[in-house]
Amino acid sequence: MPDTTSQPADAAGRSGPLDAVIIGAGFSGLYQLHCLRDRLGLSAKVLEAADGVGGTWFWNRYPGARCDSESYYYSFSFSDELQQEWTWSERYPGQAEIMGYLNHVADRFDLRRDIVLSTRVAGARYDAAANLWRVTTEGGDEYAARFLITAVGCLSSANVPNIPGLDSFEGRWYHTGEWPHEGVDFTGKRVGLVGTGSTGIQAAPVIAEQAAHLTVFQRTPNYSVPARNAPLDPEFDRQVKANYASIRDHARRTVNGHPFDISDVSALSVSPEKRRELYEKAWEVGSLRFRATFSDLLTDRTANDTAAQFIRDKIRAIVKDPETADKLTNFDHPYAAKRPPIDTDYFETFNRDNVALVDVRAAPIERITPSGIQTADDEYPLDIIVFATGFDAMTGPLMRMDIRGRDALSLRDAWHAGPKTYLGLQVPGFPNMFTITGPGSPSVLCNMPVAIEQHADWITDCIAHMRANGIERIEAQPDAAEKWVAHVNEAADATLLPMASSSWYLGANVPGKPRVFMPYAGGMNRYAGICEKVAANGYEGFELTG
Ligand code: N01
Repeated sequence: MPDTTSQPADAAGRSGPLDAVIIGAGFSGLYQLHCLRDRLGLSAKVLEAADGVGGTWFWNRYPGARCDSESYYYSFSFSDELQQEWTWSERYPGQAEIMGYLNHVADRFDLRRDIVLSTRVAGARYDAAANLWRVTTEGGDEYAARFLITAVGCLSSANVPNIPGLDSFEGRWYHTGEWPHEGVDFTGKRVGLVGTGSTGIQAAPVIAEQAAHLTVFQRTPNYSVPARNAPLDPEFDRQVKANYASIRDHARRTVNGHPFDISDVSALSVSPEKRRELYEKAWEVGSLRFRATFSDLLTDRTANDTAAQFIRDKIRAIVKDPETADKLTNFDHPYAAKRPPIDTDYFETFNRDNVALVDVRAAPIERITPSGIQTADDEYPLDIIVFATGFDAMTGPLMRMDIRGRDALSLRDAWHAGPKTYLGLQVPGFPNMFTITGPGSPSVLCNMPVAIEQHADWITDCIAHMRANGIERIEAQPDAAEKWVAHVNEAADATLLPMASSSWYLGANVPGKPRVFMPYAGGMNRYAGICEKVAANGYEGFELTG
């Protein structure tokens, strides 16, 4: 087909339509580019809004930003050289170290020459006659490509709450997901922190150390377990490197993409003493492993209650003021039904003289005034407000672009009642568009690099298959997507996850967003098996046309 879009020649001297445009240069965009360009020899460009690579870690530079997966497995597995030569310094990688790692990956695999920075995609439209995606940027540039691959991340569309009066605030305000690169100096300032998800829980102790005063505005009390971060022992690093193949293999065989197993013992099958002993041990070890202490913490409410009670007791033992401890433990959802944070001295922070907790469920925030936050029963004078209020998760980053598929169908219309995908990889009506870690895939319920590598590998193999067989177009079939959405709901309903009514997994944190459980809760291992089978059966559920 003729193509009228002229594009600058790439490094290999090619011009004209690309094989693929990839949107986003985080973990997924970097790896997808490597797969398509260096494995398949295709022409591909990554378009990235930021002026650097790193995705979510580029933007989330708030105080205390750190990953809650451990560094040795929150990393790429595709290159043994890479994993042998890179040495992590701490048990959990901090934001700056992850940025160092991703920049190293970009350099080591010579990815930068095909990444266009400071280029936000405004929209993309499928041109059926040419069988091309036509991608437009906010700067007015156009790219044409056979495949459009979104690598936009699940948590990249900041959710600043629409609280009346924000414009009138005379101090400074920030969202943690769009943190200034020069940092924020809290010295001598009265700071208000809104939100107690993973981010707020990480940021509060660090801000409290610097600020004159910190007020934490909590709407929903959150469980948290100690991270127990520490420098990495060189001997541990040596052992990991000697055993990387089996560690990676183990991670791929688990529900959450972590290289440890969920216990096969029910919390209800052991004596209260034994249960407490195992929880104590898990509390000392720290990390997301706490959730794996028993087999049924996410499937049986009574079992879950035992974990909830253990954590409640721990918080009460840490927090000296009983009224503050009451507010912190007034949970309305099962443990880990919302993404479970891990922390460094979060609850201890409330013992400081310069920290106060305000329950904005009891007395909601009414407005922001020029001098602070007004709740239903008090006014809090502030110099700085930090919104740790999360993201328009999973669908937000996709829906903020104007993506149009066959017959100009817009993604916003296709998903007006909630996202519909097949395997979280494709949307009916959007041929040759793939969504890495899209809604309906395990994504955020999994250690992200495992989910990302599985998706990028599957997409790469699919495109290789198409090229080998003269197939020009692949499109998810509506009935396959309907069945998949039903299966995603079934998988969520088999767990306690939908019981957290304010969870961003359900879209409940964004007013007006349809309440649909978005990630696939059936397990990464099971999901990968389904994807493999689909491919082995000739891409069952997709229509392939020559
Ligand atoms: O966002 P969240 P997050 N008034 O949506 C509150 C990943 N992550 O940035 O629960 C008052 O979880 C909201 O209250 P409620 C991780 O996957 C990973 O913390 O809706 N409060 C909640 O307390 C995580 O789950 C890491 O009632 C308002 C908070 O803001 C995901 O990112 C670190 C409000 C938002 O919590 C998102 O975490 C950080 C309002 N109008 C993040 N609106 C690690 O790897 C919202 N809230 C460690």
